Amino acid sequence: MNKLFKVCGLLGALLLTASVYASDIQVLGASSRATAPGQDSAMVDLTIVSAKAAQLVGFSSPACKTAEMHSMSHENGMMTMRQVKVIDLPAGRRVTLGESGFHLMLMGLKSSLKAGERVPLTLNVKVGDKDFKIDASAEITPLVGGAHEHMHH
Ligand SMILES: [Cu+2]
Repeated sequence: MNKLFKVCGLLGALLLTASVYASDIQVLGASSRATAPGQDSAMVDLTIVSAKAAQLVGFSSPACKTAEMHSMSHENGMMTMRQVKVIDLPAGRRVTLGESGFHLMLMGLKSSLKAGERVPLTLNVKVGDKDFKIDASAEITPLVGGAHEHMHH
């Protein structure tokens, strides 16, 4: 009996100390399109892979006044967006934020985004009760014709 308790205690301790590192969370292919004149918000596409189940709980960027996470859905033929507080990152699965489903928005851009530049981003990721700040940067790609226009609010 005593021995069994000891084994359980040891397992518990192992689970508790199973460490999580920032390197367990990868950000791939972050990009945003150059802004058109007068455009003051931009959408960022990126892929996140977290080795452990995690949650994206926000992000920030020095390039904008407000950084928001949005969900996008089609209702009655209308595209609607809602701000979300949490985006789930299932363990080991690629989560692509982009033109469908969830996306990141830079709102109130301080200056226009020019092709070839990079925009620094810091993603706030929660793994269990630990918070991580993951630095990434989005590559600004040229604003080309024919691209799907992201109408916003
Ligand atoms: Cu949006």
